[in-house]
Amino acid sequence: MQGWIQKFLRLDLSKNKFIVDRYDDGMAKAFLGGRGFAAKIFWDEIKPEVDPLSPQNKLIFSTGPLTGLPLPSSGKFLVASKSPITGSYGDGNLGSWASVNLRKAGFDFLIVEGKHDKPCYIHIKNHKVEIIDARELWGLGTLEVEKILREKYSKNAGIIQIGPAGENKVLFSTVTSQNGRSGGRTGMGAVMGSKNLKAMVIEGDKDIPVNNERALQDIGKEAYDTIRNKPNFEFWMRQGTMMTIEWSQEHNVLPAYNFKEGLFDRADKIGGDMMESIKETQRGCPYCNMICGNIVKDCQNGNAELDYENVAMLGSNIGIGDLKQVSYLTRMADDLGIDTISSGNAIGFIIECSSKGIIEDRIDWGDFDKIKDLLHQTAYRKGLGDFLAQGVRHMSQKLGKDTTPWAMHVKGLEISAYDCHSTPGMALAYGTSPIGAHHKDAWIIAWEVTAGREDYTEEKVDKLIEQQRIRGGIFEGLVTCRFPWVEINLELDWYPKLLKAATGLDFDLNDLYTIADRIYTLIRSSWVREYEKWNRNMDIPPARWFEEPTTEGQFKESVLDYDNYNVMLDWYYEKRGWSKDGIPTQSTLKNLGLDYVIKEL
Ligand code: PTT
Ligand code: SF4
Repeated sequence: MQGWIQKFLRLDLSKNKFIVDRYDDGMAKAFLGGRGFAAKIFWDEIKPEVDPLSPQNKLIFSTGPLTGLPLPSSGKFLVASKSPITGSYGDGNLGSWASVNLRKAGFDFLIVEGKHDKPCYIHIKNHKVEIIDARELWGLGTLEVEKILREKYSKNAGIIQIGPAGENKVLFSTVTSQNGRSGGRTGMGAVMGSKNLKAMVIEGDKDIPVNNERALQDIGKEAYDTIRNKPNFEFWMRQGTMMTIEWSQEHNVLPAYNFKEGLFDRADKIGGDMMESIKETQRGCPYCNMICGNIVKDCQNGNAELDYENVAMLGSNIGIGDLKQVSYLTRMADDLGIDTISSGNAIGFIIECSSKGIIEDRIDWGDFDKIKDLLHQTAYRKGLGDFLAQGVRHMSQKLGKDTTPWAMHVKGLEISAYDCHSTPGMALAYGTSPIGAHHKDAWIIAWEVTAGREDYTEEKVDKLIEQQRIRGGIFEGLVTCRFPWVEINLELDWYPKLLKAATGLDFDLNDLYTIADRIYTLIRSSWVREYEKWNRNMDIPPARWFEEPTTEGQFKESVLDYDNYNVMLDWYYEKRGWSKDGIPTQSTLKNLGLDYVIKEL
């Protein structure tokens, strides 16, 4: 079989040992790659008794059959593990030359186990693997680490690293690369830090085996040309995801003041147009011809990379209406190696606690200087930052029940940048996301605002499952960026064709949907196995959206309806073949070839 290398690297940091191992055709066909492989390894190897920050946890870097090939936006990989913030399966998707080079070194995935006795980094060059002392890098920010390692290794080396937040095990610390790519908001940086692993440098010069080299080159070129000629390409190249600020404001879903409102009075000061007026340049992931990392100068003249989520969560959600200040916080987060979404969400929670007199510290909405200090303290786990570093679920549990309704998380992961007071479909997307509240698996809101927005319909549930199959299944399994499809409208049909050119397999979209369902059901099974007291409440977003109406705008006084949300959740479970409590049934597990799960559930 071509397309998959079928080799992986297993590295034990406790024993200073590595082995090159193989996996079989069955695994490739059943799970595709990326998230599929990670979910399978998670189920097989990371059992409920494993503490996420212990040496027993494993960190998985997983590519897919399209990663690293000359095809649109194929320079990404998954970083997955047991998440310290949710306590179950977590992953993130990171653009980096490390993904391409892992394949060129001859591996489809890498499993890092154990814990090194002192800070180290890993250098992989083809099948040569070294564990190198990193005491001199420990404590440095991600930008500095990348610079030092870049000078030491070839210009084509793929480098990923963690910052002080990962070293100090901030539960929402990330893995970063290329001065602004950031993945694994489920705390993958903390897992890396718990292993004393500061960075990885990956180099490779082997060919990635494909089924039909010529066909792949041709179809890849055709796909790149199609992207370039799409009508929305030009605007995308100007604004990237930043245009979503204006869109969210227009539709009243831009989170403001800890998701109290969906409107922000200074949205125009932090939006895509404002960004364009100060934009310096742009950068992006390997093999991408629609790069979207917009670089601007922040209020202290540093280079910051802006995306919608960063700006909404470190801007409107905490009351900051100055894009240069938001940019500064974003650059700080990148350098500290901390997730912007969870940071903005958790800071919003703290400010609300302060304004209600629940904590002693005084910090106001939009107080840039105090927020900046708090972010810094969080990465170093000092003072109030040490509390914040544990995320909103933990903070709210510590502070008491009154805070639960506005602790904006699902399953422990902080909600990303869409207010859902008046969008039940998107609320359900957050509720049922396989890694906790993240929009990555289903951005149903873009369609929902045009389709009976406040209605609770079966059609919305169908649409949600379709999006989860495509985004969370196909794109996370093939491991390519989903933006060509989402933002430029590159037709979905391209992907089975690209897969065929790479692997020779004639999978149609339905085959890929079945794989996606298998991955979803396996991840859901991991949650159920992990949480002894699992029940459907785990799939319900916080009470604020059900109980506290918005006070402004076109959707003033909106709240979600609890009973109707539950009706949609019932439909969702039924369509997925899960029980009334969201637990996969035996027949669903059998139909998806997951019989081995039954005995452990
Ligand atoms: C993603 C999450 C997002 S989602 C954003 S902005 W987005 C935030 N970016 C951060 C950042 O930057 N710095 C930082 N310190 N923390 C950050 N946290 C936030 O992380 C990213 C792009 C984006 S930008 C998105 S939507 C798409 N995500 C994809 C995905 O998940 N899968 C896929 N197959 N393709 C995707 N393409 C797009 O990639 P997490 P990246 Mg990210 C500065 O990983 O954990 O899912 O968090 O990886 O290479 O930076 O690309 O409006
Ligand atoms: Fe990376 Fe953006 Fe290109 Fe996607 S569109 S591959 S996130 S640069």
